[in-house]
Amino acid sequence: MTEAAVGRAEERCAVVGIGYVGLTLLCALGRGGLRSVGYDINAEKVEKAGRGEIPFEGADAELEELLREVVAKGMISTTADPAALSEATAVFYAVETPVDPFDNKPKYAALRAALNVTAPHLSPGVLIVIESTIAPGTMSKLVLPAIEHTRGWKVGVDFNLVHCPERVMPSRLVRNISTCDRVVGGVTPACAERALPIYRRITSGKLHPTSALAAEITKTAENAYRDVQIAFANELAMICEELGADVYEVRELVNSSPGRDVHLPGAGVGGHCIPKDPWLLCSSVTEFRPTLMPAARKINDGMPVHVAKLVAQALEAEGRSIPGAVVTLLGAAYLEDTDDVRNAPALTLARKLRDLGAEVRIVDPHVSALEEFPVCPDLSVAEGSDALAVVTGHTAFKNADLTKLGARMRTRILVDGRNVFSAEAASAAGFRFSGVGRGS
Ligand code: SAJ
Repeated sequence: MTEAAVGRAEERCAVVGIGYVGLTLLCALGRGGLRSVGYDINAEKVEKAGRGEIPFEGADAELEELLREVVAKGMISTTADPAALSEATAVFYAVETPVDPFDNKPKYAALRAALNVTAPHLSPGVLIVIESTIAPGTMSKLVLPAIEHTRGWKVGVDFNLVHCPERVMPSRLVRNISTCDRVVGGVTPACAERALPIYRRITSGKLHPTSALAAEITKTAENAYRDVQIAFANELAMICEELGADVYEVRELVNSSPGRDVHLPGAGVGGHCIPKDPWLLCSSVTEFRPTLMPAARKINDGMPVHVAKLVAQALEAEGRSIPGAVVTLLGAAYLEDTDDVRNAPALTLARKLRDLGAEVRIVDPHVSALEEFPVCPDLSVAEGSDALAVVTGHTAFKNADLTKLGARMRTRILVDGRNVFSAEAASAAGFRFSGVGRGS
């Protein structure tokens, strides 16, 4: 096999950006026997990670253990000095690529800065891999020219360039990077070939060499697809509410038909990927105007507001209005059993209820604050509440004693945004019960 295919015996890697994607990748490279350095502009992150400590929220125990292991073995180090990248034969970029909340267009300030600061230090022959999720066309329009113009290099001759989009997930960081298939998109076929031996060292999943453009479309499409699937479930939930059916029962019945996979309706769609990636995909076309993906975004972004409406309707039925009511949200995190609050639906709901005049309290055993809202670790804060609204399906909530909880409330209203409680159990505990997709 050519050197490109077998990889270099003396491969030395570098990761630019040691957030949860970059640090997970750095540790996986170290565990794969590839001596690697993590570079970041944040000196505190560099210092903490270099000591074997996770420098951010949202990691899992597996990553904590793996980081300590690869640091102790001297397989990885960290630095805030970009000059250290000159030693690397392969450099991976894992910096944030958010979208502007106002126009949903990609914001590449971090990616441009990372390329501008590091490109002058890269050595000829280096393999450059962009792991950040980017809009289709970004490799050809932004990344390639940034490298070629800065260094006067030619891709495929002086350096190799690949887009291998990350597929990690908070609470499953190490598991995903170790087992997920990877799409290895080369600006040229030889570029993709050059990257395969490295990825073979970090995942047992299949490697799919392709073009950089196909890789950009694949990653944004896989999340846009999930967003549309969730939006379908949410729209079905609204229909079931009006018709008086239980969407979770209907979902199971639909999914008994071969090839169906109705997802879970709920209080909204948060996280760092799903709300953003459909916009990255849609922003890449200017002639064709996508309609389905923006519509799905609108449906999913509307779910926290729908939960607020369910709360208002329940309060009214109990003779209370929202102004002056005390509403306790169960859950701040965007995803069950995690402490991750990025784009959390709970924040949208809390602000909506507050703007309607309610006093909002939030309970979450995994989260200590949600922007301007304090978060309490246990359900005692529900004392004196008029309504409980389930926003996150934490396991801890599933075991709550509704009778005890209800006894301490001023009004017993339960609005379930995550199918955590049964209508029967809630009614037996004296609650007025409603929920997303839970037709009365
Ligand atoms: N959600 C629903 N209904 C569903 C599934 C999710 O309402 O049926 C909500 C969740 O409550 C959450 C949001 O959507 O608020 C996102 O949930 P998620 O399970 O998609 O988790 P994420 O955001 O961490 O998604 C990531 C993505 N991974 C990457 O982008 C690399 C996604 O592609 C994966 O499918 C997902 O992890 C996963 O489940 O692995």
